[in-house]
Amino acid sequence: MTVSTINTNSQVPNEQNTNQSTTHTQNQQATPTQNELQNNEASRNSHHGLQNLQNVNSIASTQEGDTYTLSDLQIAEQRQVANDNSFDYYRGLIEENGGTFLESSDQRNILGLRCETNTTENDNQGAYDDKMIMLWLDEDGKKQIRYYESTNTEPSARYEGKYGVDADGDGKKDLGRMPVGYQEYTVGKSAKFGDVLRPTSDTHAERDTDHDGDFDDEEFASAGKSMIFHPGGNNMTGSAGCQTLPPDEYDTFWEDLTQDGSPSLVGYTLMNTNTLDENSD
Ligand SMILES: [Ca+2]
Ligand SMILES: [Ca+2]
Ligand SMILES: [Ca+2]
Repeated sequence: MTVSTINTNSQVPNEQNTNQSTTHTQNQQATPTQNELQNNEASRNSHHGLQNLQNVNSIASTQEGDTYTLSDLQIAEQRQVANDNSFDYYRGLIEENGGTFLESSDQRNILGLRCETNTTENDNQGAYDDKMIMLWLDEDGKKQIRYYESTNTEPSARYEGKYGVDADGDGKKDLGRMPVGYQEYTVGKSAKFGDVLRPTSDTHAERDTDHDGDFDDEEFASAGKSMIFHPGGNNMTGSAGCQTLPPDEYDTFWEDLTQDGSPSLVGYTLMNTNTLDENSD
């Protein structure tokens, strides 16, 4: 395993500079420009059903399809029990996967369920095939949970050679992705993307040094604080390593995140839900 120490100052996205046409020698950004996102957008056939999440969730759900006639109160109580069971289940996943569950009502917890995806998926445009779940305890101590069906946690080959760092010293930039585990974020603003979440510490990113699109190279290099959460495109994930959601989904995500005011801290725990072997045909 090669661990490269990079000057982190050069990793921070140069978001104020929208004319990045000349000096790319140290361009390690994980944040493509808004124009890049818009270039490939067309009308979107999207349905953010939660079926997959509900499948994942079934272990924590109460039985449905009962033929009994329930009062509204009973239904509400059942939903609350299901909600709380789901909350406890996902909190358990956070804590079992290296995460810290933040309990204050002004903090949020995000669990990322990554389906490992080759960077060349969807003609190099990436795929929103990962899931996220947001958990928090509100001011009354009530368990709150929200689901996001279409999210992305990996870079796409669209940015191959343009973004990343040269982790193995062969002269070619290597795309990076967030490793599984835990990282904390705070709310920020981006000139390119608007509302974003920024990591509070450097990301020790996995690197695709053999450029086959898979992150099984056992190579790492810092991405500094460049791997943020930001909106992607509709038909492209728009990620060179950032966590992205389609614009509409991102709006919902942000509304949920800030519905009680801007959170003081956001914990993000990422886990893989498949292996590369399972992912290949
Ligand atoms: Ca994926
Ligand atoms: Ca390289
Ligand atoms: Ca690789």
